[in-house]
Amino acid sequence: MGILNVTPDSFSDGGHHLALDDALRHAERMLAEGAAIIDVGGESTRPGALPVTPQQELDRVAPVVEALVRELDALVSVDTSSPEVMREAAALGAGMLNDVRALEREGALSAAIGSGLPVCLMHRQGEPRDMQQAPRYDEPVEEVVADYLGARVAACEAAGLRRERLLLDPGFGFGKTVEHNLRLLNRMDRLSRLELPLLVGMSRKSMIGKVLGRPVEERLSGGLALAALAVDRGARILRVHDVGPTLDAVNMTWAVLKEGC
Ligand code: 9MG
Repeated sequence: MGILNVTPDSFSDGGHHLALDDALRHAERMLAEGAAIIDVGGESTRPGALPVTPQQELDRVAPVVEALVRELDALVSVDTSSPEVMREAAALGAGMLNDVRALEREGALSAAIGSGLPVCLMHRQGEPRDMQQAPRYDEPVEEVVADYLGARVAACEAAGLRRERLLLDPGFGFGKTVEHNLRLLNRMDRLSRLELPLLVGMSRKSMIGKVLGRPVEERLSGGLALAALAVDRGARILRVHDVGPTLDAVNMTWAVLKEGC
């Protein structure tokens, strides 16, 4: 899954893909490098980011989704928590919803059900504005996996959203310290017990910066190591900026894992 941020303040490619043409070219490059899905987001969820209105989000996202579907025939995921954006995304031909708030916002669950699309439910603690201030867990893996994601799956099923349409994501960097993130990655097998496809996003995130002491533009090698580990621990979709190198790392990892079957 290639990342296409269409926000003015996104943390690693902020502002570069605002123009529709630039966005299309960037998506085209990621598809050529092997991306199966393009994830389009109009709300920055980096730590410290301020909320946007549904209309601002729609203005950023809708023209890009429409063009990606029409001109590139791409499978488009829309990264949103807003029911209005979910409905419009489905009408424009998006193929998936990616909600970092796991359909908790009022009206999101029914909008997602009505969209007919698959949905990724992600864990987070707090809101982007303040989530990294003092994240606290007594038992991070169990709280993320069993207590939160398990409960969100149950809530979706109870509302009529069938589990066949769900994917899960532990939400690396969303209200988690480096230690929480590393522990979660180590114990991703626990998440597999919920028996739903796993999506993860660690590309260029600060957990790499903090461990390796690298600025955002020098985090590729660290990200590839994390991608390989994530695949080994059950991840099936990786949300990344650097599609080509990640695909090589994933294919190499698969080649090893296949021989162990
Ligand atoms: C939008 N967004 C930013 N980081 C993400 C992550 O790790 N997972 C998902 N599903 N979405 C993310």
